[in-house]
Amino acid sequence: MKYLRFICYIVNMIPESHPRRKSLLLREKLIEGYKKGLVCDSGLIAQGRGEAFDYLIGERTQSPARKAIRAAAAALVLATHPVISVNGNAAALAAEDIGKLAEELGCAVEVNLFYRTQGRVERIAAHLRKAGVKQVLGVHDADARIPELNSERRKVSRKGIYKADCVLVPLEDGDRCEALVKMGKRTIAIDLNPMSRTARKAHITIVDEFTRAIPLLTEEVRRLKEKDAAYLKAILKKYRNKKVLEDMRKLVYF
Ligand code: PTJ
Repeated sequence: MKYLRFICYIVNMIPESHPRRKSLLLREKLIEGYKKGLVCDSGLIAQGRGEAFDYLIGERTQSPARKAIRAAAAALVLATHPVISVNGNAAALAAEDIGKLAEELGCAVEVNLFYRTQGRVERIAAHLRKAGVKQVLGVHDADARIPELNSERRKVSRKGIYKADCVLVPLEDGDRCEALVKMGKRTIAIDLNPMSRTARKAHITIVDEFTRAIPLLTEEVRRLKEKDAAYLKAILKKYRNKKVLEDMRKLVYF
């Protein structure tokens, strides 16, 4: 309660008219997640890096990102076994919206951490469940391993990421993204840095701020669920990730 009052105090300190209010409020969400033990120390630094790129792209969803969102939705709807991978930052920023996307897709959410500790995995899982996520994997069932990956991110659930044919990986590290691609999984990244290894290795890269991208992706999934497989495959056939990244990079190099 005391902490909630403190958050309200901070939120009120940022004037409604502040041009970067949304970004500053997101920062507060991350700090709140950090204090609750969901976000790791490096997660705060990662958010700062993201903020810098977001600033350069005008803090709004640009048209190349919209193309990527459409392709990502098509890929997720077409998938037999899609999974949403969630780390500390993603859970702190948008647990409810992750739940809505999972609901729309009828898929599981798997906790997968770079700085994995069992305590943090359990706290994140509880936070996701409280926000409405129905199927949370990766807590006591991370018994399979991603081949050729040495980080803690290699620990995955046999029923989740290991079996998935399509994985959504927000705020990822490049190594695992590459390893998932090597395993033959269609990999979708959400990463504000269009030059990162993750962005370049993924099949589809949404260069947008995570909390902006997720509701747009959910909306697109809802629309595309009405379409047949041929329509969805045509979207994917036309999609060029390299071109999307190039167009996003042009926006960053102002
Ligand atoms: O919770 P853990 O233990 O799995 O650790 C998570 C972090 C984020 C610390 C870990 O995955 C990490 O070190 O990530 P990196 O290598 O710093 O990469 C994070 C990437 O996400 C960077 O390219 C940022 O630009 C980008 N990013 C940061 N915040 C956002 C973002 N992209 C979209 N939306 C954001 N809010």
